[in-house]
Amino acid sequence: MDQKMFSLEGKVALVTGGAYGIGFAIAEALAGAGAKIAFNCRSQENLDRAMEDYQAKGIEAHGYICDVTHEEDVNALVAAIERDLGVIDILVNNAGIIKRIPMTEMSAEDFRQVVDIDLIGPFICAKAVIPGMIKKGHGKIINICSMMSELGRETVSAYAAAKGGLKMLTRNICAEYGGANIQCNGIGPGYIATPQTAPLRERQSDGSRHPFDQFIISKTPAARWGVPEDLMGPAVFLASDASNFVNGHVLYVDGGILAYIGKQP
Ligand code: NAP
Ligand code: GCO
Repeated sequence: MDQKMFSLEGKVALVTGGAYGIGFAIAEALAGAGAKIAFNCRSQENLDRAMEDYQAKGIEAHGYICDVTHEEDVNALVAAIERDLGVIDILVNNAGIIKRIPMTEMSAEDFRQVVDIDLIGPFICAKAVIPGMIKKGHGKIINICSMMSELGRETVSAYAAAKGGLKMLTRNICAEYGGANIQCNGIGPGYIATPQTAPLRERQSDGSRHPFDQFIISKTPAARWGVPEDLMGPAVFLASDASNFVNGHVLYVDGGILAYIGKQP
């Protein structure tokens, strides 16, 4: 088997929300496989810190301020990346937020904001890069889905609705553009230790683990939280020629949670 199928040499990758967390780890992995990296976030402070972090890893990343929900800004972002690095070969729709509010207490505005960023944003970004991919004759789109693309839980109605929709958007991009040699797949991380899940892992006042932390440990066969590094290999696989016949699939990287009923209390 030719190992070059996992190479991303000469490819241009955009990782949305790549300033830290899962996006940063995925960008690091794609860079390690040879890709040129572009990322965006919403604040100059986070961008500046991220540029230092990428430099510390020896990665020449190109950072841009852009909110994925603003279509004109996303189109300008794609044009800037094409000018600076070349036509985008790989899009990782990673940028996302969560609001943990009981549904009956959640405002429609809060619900809309989560769906706007977690579902409409990936639509806007995919719509912006697909024409260039069609011209090039190939493309890879990786949507960062979630356990909540499959399961619900209390307080995350907007997030689950958005991530469930993102799973179906992934399948629809496959259906609509697979004929243009564009592969659109999802990665469904389990519970990953990042700033987004920090509230679920906070130590209690008596020093004990957060109840949710203990719950996830009991629900995960691997008996641990994931770390962003656990997503690096799956991302390189789905961004590379090694996955050219994989399309419309969501690859769950969850330590086995989805396969496990959970440990008897
Ligand atoms: P995170 O630590 O909160 O990072 C989110 C990133 O998205 C940040 O870089 C943030 O940067 C950026 N972002 C947020 N809204 C944006 C917008 N409107 N436009 C552009 N950038 C935006 O989250 P994470 O844990 O790394 O999660 C990354 C992705 O994985 C999300 O889609 C999340 O839903 C998904 N996920 C996470 C887990 C987990 O357990 N952590 C599991 C499954 C799926 P700025 O705030 O500076 O813009
Ligand atoms: C939550 C968590 C999850 C994770 C992830 C699981 O509050 O349940 O934040 O939603 O972020 O999406 O795959």
